[in-house]
Amino acid sequence: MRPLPVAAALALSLVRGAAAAPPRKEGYGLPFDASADGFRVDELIHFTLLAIAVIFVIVAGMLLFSLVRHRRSHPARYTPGSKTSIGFALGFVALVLLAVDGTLFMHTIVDMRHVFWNFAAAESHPDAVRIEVQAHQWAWSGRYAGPDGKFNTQDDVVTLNDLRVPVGVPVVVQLSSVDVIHSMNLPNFRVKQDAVPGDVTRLTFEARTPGEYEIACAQHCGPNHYKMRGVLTVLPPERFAAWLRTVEADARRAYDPEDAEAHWGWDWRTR
Ligand SMILES: [Cu+2]
Repeated sequence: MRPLPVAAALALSLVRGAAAAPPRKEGYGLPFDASADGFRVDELIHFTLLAIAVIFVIVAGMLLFSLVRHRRSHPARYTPGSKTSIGFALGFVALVLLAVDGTLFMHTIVDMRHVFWNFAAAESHPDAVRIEVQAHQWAWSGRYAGPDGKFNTQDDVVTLNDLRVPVGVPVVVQLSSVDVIHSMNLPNFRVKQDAVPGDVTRLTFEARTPGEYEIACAQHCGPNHYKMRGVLTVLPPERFAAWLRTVEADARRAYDPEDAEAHWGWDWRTR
C-alpha cells in the first residue's frame, strides 16, 4: 500500500478525531473520564492545581522581590514582627483556608452526599445494575444475580476479571475480600473503594462512554499485586442485555453444586 501524503493523513486523523475521540490510553493528564460524574472529581483536582499555581506565583514573587530589593544592603536582624505583618500573615492563611480548603471541603461534602455515596438514588433507579465483587489474591470475581434477581442462587452469573455494564444507568457494586485488603480502583470512572475481609463495602458509578477500561487494585496486596487487573467493559444497553442473556444460559448449563469455590456470593445488602 502506498503511504498517505502527510497532509492527507493529518486531515484524515482530524476528521476521525472529530467523529469519535477514542479513549486516551497514554500521555499526560488525567485518565480518560468515561463516567457521568467523574468531572466533579476532575474539577476539584483542577481547582487545586490552579490554587496551588496562584499561591506559588504570589509567594515566589514576594521572595524574589525581597531578594532583589534588599540584596546585600540589608544586614540580618531579628524582628518579632509588627501588628501589621502578623495580621497580614494570619489574614493570608485565613484567606487560603477559606477560599481553597473551604471550597474543596464544601464541594466534596455535596458531591459525596448527592452523587458518590448516594446509594439510595442509584438503587432506586429501575434499571440499576447490581454486581457483587469478590477480591482475592490476585483477581476479581464478579457475580450477577441472574433471572431470579437474587444473589447466591443457582442461576447467578459468575465471571473472572471481567465485568460488563451498560451505558447510562447507575451501577452498584458490593465488594468483599477473602484474604487481605484490596481496593477496587476504576480510574476511568473516578471511583475507588477498599475490599475488606469480613465486610461488604460499596461503590457506585454511571458509565457514559462505551469501551474497555481497567479494573486495578489500589492496595499493595501481596507479591502479585501488579497482576491484579480486570477489564470493565461498557456496552450499549442492547448489547449488554444480549451478553447477559448468553452468560445466563451458560451459567444454567455450567452450574456445579460440588464447586464450592464458585459459591462465594452473599444476599444483597440493603441498609
Ligand atoms: Cu489486590
